[in-house]
Order: sequence, then C-alpha cells, then structure tokens
Amino acid sequence: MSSLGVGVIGLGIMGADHVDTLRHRVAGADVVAVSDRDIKRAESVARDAACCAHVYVDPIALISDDKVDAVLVASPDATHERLLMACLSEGKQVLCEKPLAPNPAACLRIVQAETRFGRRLIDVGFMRRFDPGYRALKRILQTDQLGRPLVVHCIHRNLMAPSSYDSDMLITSSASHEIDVARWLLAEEIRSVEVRFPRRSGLVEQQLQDPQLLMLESDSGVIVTVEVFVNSQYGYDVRCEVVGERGTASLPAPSLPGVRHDGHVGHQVPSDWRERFADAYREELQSWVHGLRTGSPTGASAWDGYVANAVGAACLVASRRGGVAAVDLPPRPRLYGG
Ligand code: ISE
Repeated sequence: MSSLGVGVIGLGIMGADHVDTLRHRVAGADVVAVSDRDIKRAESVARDAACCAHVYVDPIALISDDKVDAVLVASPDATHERLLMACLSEGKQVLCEKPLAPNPAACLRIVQAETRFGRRLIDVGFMRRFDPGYRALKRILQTDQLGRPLVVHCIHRNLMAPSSYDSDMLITSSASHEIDVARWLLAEEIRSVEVRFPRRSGLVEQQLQDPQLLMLESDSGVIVTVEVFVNSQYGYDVRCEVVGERGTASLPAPSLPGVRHDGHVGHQVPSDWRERFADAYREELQSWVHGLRTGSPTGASAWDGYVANAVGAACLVASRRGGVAAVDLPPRPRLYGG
C-alpha cells in the first residue's frame, strides 16, 4: 500500500516535532510538503528530516498541492480558521493543533462549515486522548467498577512558562487539555465553572497570576478541580485522579527509570510535554494516518475543539468577575453525534 502524503504547516516546536514523529515513528505516511512563514526554518526542518519535502511559504498553496493527501496544522492559533476553511474547500482531512481557533465564535464558524460539508474532516490535537495512561483510566471508568464518578482532581504543572505567557493562557493554553480530557473521561459536558486565584508565586513576573485553581461542574454534578501552575520550577507534572463511589483510579506516573544514588531514591521528572506525552503524540498521529485511509477521523472533533474553547471562555469570564459562570452551548450537530 502506498504511503499517504502529509503536508505540515507551521514548523515551530510542535510542527517540527510532528514532522520528526511522522518521519520516524509512524507508518503509512510521508511528509511531502512543509510550510512556515520563516522559509529558512522550513528549509532546515525539511533538511533535518531528510524527507525531500517541497517547501512552501504560502500554506494555501501547500493545501492545494495534489501530492498532499492530508494536512497537519501547527501554525499560530490566529491562522487556524483560514487554513481549516481551505482544507474543507479542498475536501482534505486535517489534524489541527489545539486550540481549534482563538475564540468560540471562530470555532463555531469552523463547526458550521464542516457541518455544511457533511462529513468529518477535522481532528483537533488533544493528544491526551491517545495517552496509554489516560486510556487505561477511561477503560476503568467504562467498567463501572468504581461506581459513578464523583470528583476528578487534576494537576497541570510546567517547569517554566515563556515570558510571552499571560494569565489567560494558563486557562486557554494549558488547562484546555484538562477541560477536554474531563469531558472525554466523563462522557458529558461541563455546565459551569469557577476560577480561584491562590497566593501568587513570587518567582514569576508581577503580572502573571500563577498558579490558578479551576472548578468545573459537569452536567451530572461531578466536580473537576484543576490546579494549573506553569512555573513550578521542578518539571512537567500532569496528574489526574478520579474519585468514584466505590474507589479511586489515578493516571499512572510516566515510566521513567528509578534511580538510587548518593543516599537518595527517585526518578526524573519530564521537562516538557513532548517528552511526557511522546507516546500519546505517536499514537495520535498513527491513528490519524489510519483514519485517513478509512476516511473516519479518530481523535477530538471540531465540535470538541469548539466546546473546549467555550468552556475556557467561561473560565475567563469567571476569573474576571468572580463566582460561578455558566457554559452555554448550542445543540450538538448530528455530524458530531447530537
Ligand atoms: C502547551 O501549549 C501545550 O499544549 C502543552 O501540552 C501544555 O501542557 C502546556 O501547558 C501548554 O502551554
């Protein structure tokens, strides 16, 4: 069976990582085109990957290239809507890094365009849905052995955030993963949210509210707590524990070697999400490539991308005015199981 041609748009940290994963750890696809507004960067990624990919500056030209069967979008958030619309007009499947678009209105326009197209072409890169640990957790919830879930506790800590990070991004860039994973694990929607600001870390820029605590309430009343702390100083640490009526289940720690040395025992903490979720990214891409052959996307849908964004927007409202903010969603279109 011949390989499918993938075009990758946006070659920053994640785009370059995806090119590498597609090249070396995923079967059935070749990177045939790359694009970045920085042509030198695009050339250097194509060279490093030794993949003879055609280098484009114009991403729309990449999308129209006949050799490109499917597109991976990892360019800045503000470019997503235009690129996804172009993929829909070409009828090409596309995996878009989260967020689907920078705000709920733009996300909804994408959902409506895909609904008009009549078939799912868009996957959103919520890679945790492919992480073996999260998958094991979901399987346990599906067996009902814990009874009904009551509370979910999540922790999302980064080693250090870049200086461009602002207080909203703790929600829109980081906690968006927990928002998605909570909906996916519980298989229900979030109906309201609250955000609390603990004492600020004195080790970060004055204007950054870090850490933050989110409380999300699901339709059936499960409360999901999320601590986001993007300058934890010690590593990238993601945890999740589901408390059910008859017991609890927690996300396994990443399997890193235990080291006994100099009177201490311990293991290394990953430094960022690419290391922590390397298996998840590989599974996500392999499954996407498989879905390209069968014509049925397997990851988070444009609807999931929209809802994560709408819940994030409600968190921003709650964080500005205090108290609980409701999440108002339109009816789920039939294309997404509504
Ligand atoms: C980043 O944008 C990501 O998507 C990572 O997965 C997340 O853990 C990190 O906090 C975000 O800033």
